[in-house]
Amino acid sequence: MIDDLFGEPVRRDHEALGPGAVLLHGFALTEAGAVLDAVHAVTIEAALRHLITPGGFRMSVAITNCGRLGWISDRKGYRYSELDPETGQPWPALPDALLALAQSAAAVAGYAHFTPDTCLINRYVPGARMTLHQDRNEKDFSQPIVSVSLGLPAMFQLGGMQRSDKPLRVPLQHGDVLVWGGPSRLRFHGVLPLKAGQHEVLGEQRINLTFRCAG
Ligand code: MD3
Ligand code: FE
Repeated sequence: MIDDLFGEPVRRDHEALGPGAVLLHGFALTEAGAVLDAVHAVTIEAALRHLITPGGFRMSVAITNCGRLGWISDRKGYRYSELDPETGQPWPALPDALLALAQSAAAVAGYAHFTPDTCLINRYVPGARMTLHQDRNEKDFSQPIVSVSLGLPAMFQLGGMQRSDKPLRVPLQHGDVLVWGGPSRLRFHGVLPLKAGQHEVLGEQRINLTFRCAG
């Protein structure tokens, strides 16, 4: 174990969070620079924006997408679209550095042929949160979801199959990668309001990448 500048031990172990769900501590750390460069390039073409939920609320998390499809929300509902509604253009292509990271994480977790067609980019600033929900806008629930955490730490909530199931709290650090497949694919989950802080690379924000087979 190597300690970082702040004396926190850097974990590189794999933690099972349930059937089909695994947390790969620090899995994205070595590639984090290239990954953040690719994310920055995507946000120049397709800006981060605050969407409106079907219920009429402005999401505290700012989002954009890359890949063939992109996740969007408005008064009409949550769905995937081939076009960015802001520009009317296709979403930027999924950068090689992002695809390679998602595929290698999926392979380590036992999913050998993961070919995501979308990457949702979520940006949290202090106070931003995501309430408990299920990811069910995708066509094929047999495919896993891979998620990458970068920047400020967050407290993730992992619930069960019922909204009322008491969620487990899982701290997520810069470089952590989660793979959700099998029976865990439809578990409720969320993110508690981001705490203020300064990350040595990303400053006052957290970026989460979510790779999915949507279409
Ligand atoms: C557990 N994003 O965009 S990623 C989302 O940190 C979303 O931004 C969170 O939930 C974030 O929909 C969490 C981790 C994650 C993603 C998908 C899951 C956890 C999951 C699907 C099933 C169970
Ligand atoms: Fe989700």
